[in-house]
Amino acid sequence: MDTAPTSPQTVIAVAVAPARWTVDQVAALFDLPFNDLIYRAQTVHREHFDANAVQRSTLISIKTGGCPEDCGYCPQAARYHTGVDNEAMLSVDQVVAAAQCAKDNGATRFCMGAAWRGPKQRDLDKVVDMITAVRGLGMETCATLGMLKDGQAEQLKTAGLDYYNHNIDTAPEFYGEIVTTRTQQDRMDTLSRVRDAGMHVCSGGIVGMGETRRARAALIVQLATMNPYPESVPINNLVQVEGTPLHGTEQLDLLEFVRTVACARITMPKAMVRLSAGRQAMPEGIQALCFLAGANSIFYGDKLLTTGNPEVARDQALFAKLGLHAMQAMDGKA
Ligand code: SAM
Ligand code: DTB
Ligand code: SF4
Repeated sequence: MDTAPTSPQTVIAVAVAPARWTVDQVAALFDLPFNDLIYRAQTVHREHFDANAVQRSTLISIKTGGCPEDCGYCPQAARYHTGVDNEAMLSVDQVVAAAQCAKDNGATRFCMGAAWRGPKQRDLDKVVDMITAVRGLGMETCATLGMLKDGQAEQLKTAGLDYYNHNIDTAPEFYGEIVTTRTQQDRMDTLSRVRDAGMHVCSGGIVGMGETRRARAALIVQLATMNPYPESVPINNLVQVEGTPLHGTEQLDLLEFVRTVACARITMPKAMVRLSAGRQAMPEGIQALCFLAGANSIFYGDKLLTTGNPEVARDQALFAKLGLHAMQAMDGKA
C-alpha cells in the first residue's frame, strides 16, 4: 500500500485498500504528517457519513464497584483502593428513569455497564428486563457486562439488545501487562458469541496506558481485521484514577489521541468511531480535531460509569459552535 499520500488520488486508493491491514501499514499511517493523516481520515469519513452528524450514547452504571478482575486502569476493581464503593444493582425503574432523562436530553442510545467479570444467570434475568424496558422507550440499547458464557448472548439478543460492548483494550502483546485475570483471547471469544447471536459489536480500546505507538497501531489492526470489524469502535483515553496501578502513567500527547482516531476511521471506514473516555480533560480544539479525524459518536451525559464527562450543556454548546448535529438512531446499521 502506498503510504505517502500527497494527492486526492492517493487518498481514494487508501479508501478502497483491502481490509487485511498489517501493523506495519497502520504504523505507517500513524507516522504520516499530521495534516496528511487527518485529510485522509476526513476523506474516508465523508465517503460514508454526514461529516457534521455525531451520534450520542448515554452510559449508566447498573452495578458499580467490587469487580474481581485486575484491569490496571479500572476504578471498579475491588482490589484497588479508589474510593468507588461496591453498590447493589440498580432497579429496573431506576434504569428506565435514567434512560428517559437521556432520551429527553437527545441521546439515541443507552448503554448499561456492570462491574462484573461476567453476568450470573439471575443478574442476566434482571438485565433482560432493563433492556426490554429501555427499548420500550424507543432507544437503541447497548450493554457491557463482561465475558459471556454459551447461551447468554442469545438471551440478550432475544431481549432486543442492539449492541454489546466488550473492549479488547490494547495490543495483544501489551494486554498481559494491563490485565492478568483473563486473556485477550477470552475477550475475542465473547465477541464471537456476540456476533454469532446476531448482535452488533461495539469494541475498542484505551490509549495512554504507557503503550508504544506501534502498540496503538497493533490495537487498531486487531480491531480492523475482525471479520467483520465492529460496528462501533470506542477510543478511550485513559482516565487516571488514584489507587489504580496505571495512575501516574505519563499522559499521552492529545495529538497522538487524534492520530489514533484517524487511524480507526481509515481502517474501519463504516464504523461509528466513538470519542469516548477522557473527553472531560480534552480542550474543545482537540475534540474538534477528533471529529475532523472521523470520530462521529460521543458519550453524552455528565458521567461515564464512575468518572466525569463534560456536562450536557457544555456539549450542546460545543455542537452549536462546531455546527454539528445529532445523528438519529441508526436503525441497526452501525
Ligand atoms: N466489566 C465489563 C468489562 O470490563 O467488559 C464492563 C464494564 S468496563 C468498566 C468497560 C470498559 O471501560 C473497559 O473495557 C475499559 O475499556 C473502559 N474503562 C474502564 N476504566 C477506564 C478508565 N479509567 N479509562 C478509560 N477507559 C476505561
Ligand atoms: C467504553 O469504551 N468506555 C466506556 C464504555 N465503553 C462502557 C466506559 C469508560 C469508563 C471510564 C471510567 C469510569 O467512568 O469508570
Ligand atoms: Fe471489572 Fe470491567 Fe473494571 Fe475490568 S474493566 S475491573 S472487568 S469492571
